[in-house]
Amino acid sequence: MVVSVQTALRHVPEVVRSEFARDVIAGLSARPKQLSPKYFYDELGAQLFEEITRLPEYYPTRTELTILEHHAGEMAKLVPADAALIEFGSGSTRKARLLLNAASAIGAYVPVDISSEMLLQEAAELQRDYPRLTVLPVEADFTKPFQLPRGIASRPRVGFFPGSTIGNFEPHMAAAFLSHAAERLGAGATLIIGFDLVKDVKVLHAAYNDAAGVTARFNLNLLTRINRELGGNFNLDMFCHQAFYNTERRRIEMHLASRDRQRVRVAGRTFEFRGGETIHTENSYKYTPESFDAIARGSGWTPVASWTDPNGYFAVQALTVTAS
Ligand code: AVJ
Repeated sequence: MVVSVQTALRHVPEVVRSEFARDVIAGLSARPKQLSPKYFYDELGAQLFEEITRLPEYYPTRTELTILEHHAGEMAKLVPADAALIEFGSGSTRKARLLLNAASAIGAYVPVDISSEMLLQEAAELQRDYPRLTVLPVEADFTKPFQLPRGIASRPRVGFFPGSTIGNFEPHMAAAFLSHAAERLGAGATLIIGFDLVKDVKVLHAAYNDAAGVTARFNLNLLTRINRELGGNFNLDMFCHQAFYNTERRRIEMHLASRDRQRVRVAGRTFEFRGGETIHTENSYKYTPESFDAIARGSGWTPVASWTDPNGYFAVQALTVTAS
């Protein structure tokens, strides 16, 4: 029997057609099972992440903020007149404000984020606080190609990618992101990027295994989101949070481990778990100054300045597009 595409699609539930659904089905069908950390950030997930950033064990956010507070003046010197500051995956504008306060040369601010609600709200608040700044939010998944607003066509570009979000990318994806950013921002552009540094394993381990269990809730919330949005029946009591440092690959791995053999239904499909089998939910890569330089140089960027904290826990680097 021949059926038209439209007729065939009518029998596929709406949820299966979303990108989230397709990614989850593919990830749970893969061996080992995996899910993308970009799906952590539904409303509760974003709230839990905010809570993580305030945990005593979670050093990255407060360390990066200290670096920005201490060195924003030096960063401002690298910003050309009337520049557009383009922030990748902005979330909160707290870090951008430190640059905006120090660099009066910034004439436009372009926050790029996948979650439109927080993006538009934060952009509106920032516009109110900086009335002379041109604020042009872009709702997009910055890991994919997207259009920069026409309003900044003639402005010099400064990319801003704080938060060590680049740590979520496999090294080849980090390189691809940096290459695309160099292309998109164009000749003469600058990039200010934050990344987490290799350090004592005990410090790393504690940061992702906090005593209050917030990181565990953040990890498990991905299953709650799948249950709600994709009609899943994950029993959260049957999975546990796992986070450990993989020394060879220089990354924290987060997993959700099945406490027993079980079957779970998601989007009309069944997935089998062995006891102890995990879903790999996140990588958080740690760099040495040298390993980050190597990736940057191989991706069209030349390091121009680098700042760190007294413990050497975190780094913020300025790069410029390598002249070709
Ligand atoms: C937002 C990707 C930088 O890797 O440290 C925090 C996310 N995961 N605790 C990180 C996260 C668990 C965070 N990044």
